[in-house]
Amino acid sequence: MSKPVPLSKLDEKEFIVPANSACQGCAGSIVARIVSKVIGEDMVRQEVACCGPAFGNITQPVFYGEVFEGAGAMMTGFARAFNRLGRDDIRVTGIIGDGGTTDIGFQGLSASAERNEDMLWVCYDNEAYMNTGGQRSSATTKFAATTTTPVGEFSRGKKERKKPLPILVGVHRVPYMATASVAYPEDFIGKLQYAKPVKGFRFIQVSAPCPTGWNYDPRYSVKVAKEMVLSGLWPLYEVVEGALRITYKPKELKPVKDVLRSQGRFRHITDEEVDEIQGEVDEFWGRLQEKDGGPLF
Ligand SMILES: Cc1ncc(C[n+]2csc(CCOP(=O)(O)OP(=O)(O)O)c2C)c(N)n1
Repeated sequence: MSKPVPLSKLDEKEFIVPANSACQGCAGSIVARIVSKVIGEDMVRQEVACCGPAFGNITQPVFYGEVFEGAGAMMTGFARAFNRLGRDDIRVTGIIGDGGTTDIGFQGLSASAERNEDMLWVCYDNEAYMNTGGQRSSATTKFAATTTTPVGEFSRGKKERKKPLPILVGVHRVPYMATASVAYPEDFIGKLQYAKPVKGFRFIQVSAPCPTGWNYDPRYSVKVAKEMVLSGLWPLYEVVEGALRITYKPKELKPVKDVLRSQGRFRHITDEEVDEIQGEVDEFWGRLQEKDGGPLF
C-alpha cells in the first residue's frame, strides 16, 4: 500500500527542461515533472502523439511512438528487450494522454495488463484530445462542451458518461492500479514510489486539468484539480493485487455544482444536469466506501 511522501523528500534533480511548448497552466507538465523526478535516472519513457511530447521536454531517454494506438505494444517490446539484456533496473514508463489510453490505446493497454507486462503506464487525464484541438474522449465527463460536442440547439455537450478506466484496469488484477491528482502531489509521489520497484503492470491515472480545453483561468489548474477531489468527481484510491483502498477521504464531499460551473466547459449545465452528475458521484463514492479495505470485485 502506498504512503504519502512529502514534497521535501523529492530528489532535487530536475529532468524536465523549463522551456517547452506547454500551454500556460498545463497540469500534464506537472505530471511529467513528478513522474520523472520519482522514477529518476532509470526511466526510459514512452510517449505517443499526445501533448506529452510538447510539455514533456524531459532529459531522460525517450522512445517516441508515432503510432498513437501502439503504446502498449511498444512498451512491451522495450520491457522485454531490457529484461533480455538483464537490465531490470530500467523502468519502462509511459506518460500518455487519456485518448492514447482509454480510447485509441485501449486494446494495447488491456493486452499488456492481461499479460502483466513489466511497465508503468501513467495516464495524464485532461479529459479530451487536447493536442488536436480539444475533441471529446471516452474520459470526458458527461455534459462537457468540447469541440466535437459543442453546446447548441441540438447538443447539451458530451452525451455519454466518463469511462471508468481505473476500475477496468483494476479488474485485470494487475499488481498495482491507482488514481492520483496534481493537486495531491504527496499522495501521487507515494503511489509512484510504491509502484516503481513492483514487477509487472502498474497503472496510475492522474487528473490533469487543461485550462485551454476546459476554459478556465490557467492560474487555477491545481485549484480545479483539488475541487474535483474534494467533490468526489475524482476520488483518490488504489487497487493492490485486487484489494481496494481509498487513499484520501474528504470529511464530507463538496457539492459538484460550483466545481462544475467554475469550468467553462460546464458553464451551460442546468440544475437537472448537475443533479444527474451529483447522483452518479454519490453512488460511486458510496460503492468505493463499501469496498474500501476489501476486494474490488
Ligand atoms: C490512430 C490515430 N488517430 C488519430 C490521431 C490524431 N491524433 C494525434 S494526437 C491526438 C489527440 C491525443 O489525445 P490524448 O491522448 O488525450 O492526449 P492529449 O493530446 O490530450 O495530450 C489525436 C487524435 C493519430 N495520430 N493516430
